[in-house]
Amino acid sequence: MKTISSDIVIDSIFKKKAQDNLESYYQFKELFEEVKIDNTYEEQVLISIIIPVYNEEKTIKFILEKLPKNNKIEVIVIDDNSNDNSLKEIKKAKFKSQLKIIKHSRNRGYGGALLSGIKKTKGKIIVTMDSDGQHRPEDLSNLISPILNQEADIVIGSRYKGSYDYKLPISTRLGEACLEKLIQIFFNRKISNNQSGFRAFNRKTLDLFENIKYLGYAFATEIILKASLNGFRIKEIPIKILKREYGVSKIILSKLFLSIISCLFIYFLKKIKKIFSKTV
Ligand SMILES: Nc1nc2c(ncn2[C@@H]2O[C@H](COP(=O)(O)OP(=O)(O)OP(=O)(O)O)[C@@H](O)[C@H]2O)c(=O)[nH]1
Ligand SMILES: [Mg+2]
Repeated sequence: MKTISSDIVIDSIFKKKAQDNLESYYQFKELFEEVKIDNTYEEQVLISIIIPVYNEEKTIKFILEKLPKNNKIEVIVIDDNSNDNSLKEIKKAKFKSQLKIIKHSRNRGYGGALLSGIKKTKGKIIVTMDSDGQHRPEDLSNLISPILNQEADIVIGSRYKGSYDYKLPISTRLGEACLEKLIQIFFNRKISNNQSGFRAFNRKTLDLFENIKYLGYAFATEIILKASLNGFRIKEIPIKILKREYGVSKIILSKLFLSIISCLFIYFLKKIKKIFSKTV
């Protein structure tokens, strides 16, 4: 089987979108034909994009319509029992060919929604992306390329390596900076935007999503710690995060802080247990 460079795969995926819209043609890289060298890429879903939604009626339809359309991509949207018109807006989106919709009958939280989506994925690469309009589909190709190039198993889009065009609350910046230090000291990984929801996973990491303990936002921390313990390679790449134009952030900082601290504690104990079991 011929090896296909990540550029060819990425370009092949994003060109169809490019044909739809001249402006996006220059946002995504070019080319398509070369991917036909390998028939397996023709048949398989390469990227599964999971989008958790909780009361995002103003943005979700727009995001879905902006995503690249291609038979290599499937999009899985999880409406986590929104009490606004999010579900109606999802159904209105002109995107149906590759769209799977999951509706929860009760709110299961950010991580709980992602887990429901992950179970339905077929792709070799799984991407998670927010539905509040802060993540740009244009960053998708850069996000998946370290996985295609086999430089990383997990890629995290970072606003600190890239940019953000809004005023970041000092509590958020401080919280993430502290967590960065703690993860560095106790788990030997340096991840600045550790709460970023724009990430990509190689399918081989999916066992990480078994027996997840934190179904809220601390899910982001748990995945990083679990991946570190299991020796997966994590890479941060620059992305641009946009200002939230509609709706409100659902994060309750005090609750998140407690969950993250307990998560760190539990995984540090697991690490010690692992080291100990190896040495005895
Ligand atoms: N499925 C599901 N999604 C959620 C829930 N809470 C938030 N989300 C989604 O998770 C994404 C991120 O939520 P935000 O509240 O914007 O959090 P954030 O972007 O990490 O933080 P901010 O920078 O404060 O906006 C959005 O797409 C939300 O719709 C939930 O309970 N269930
Ligand atoms: Mg947000």
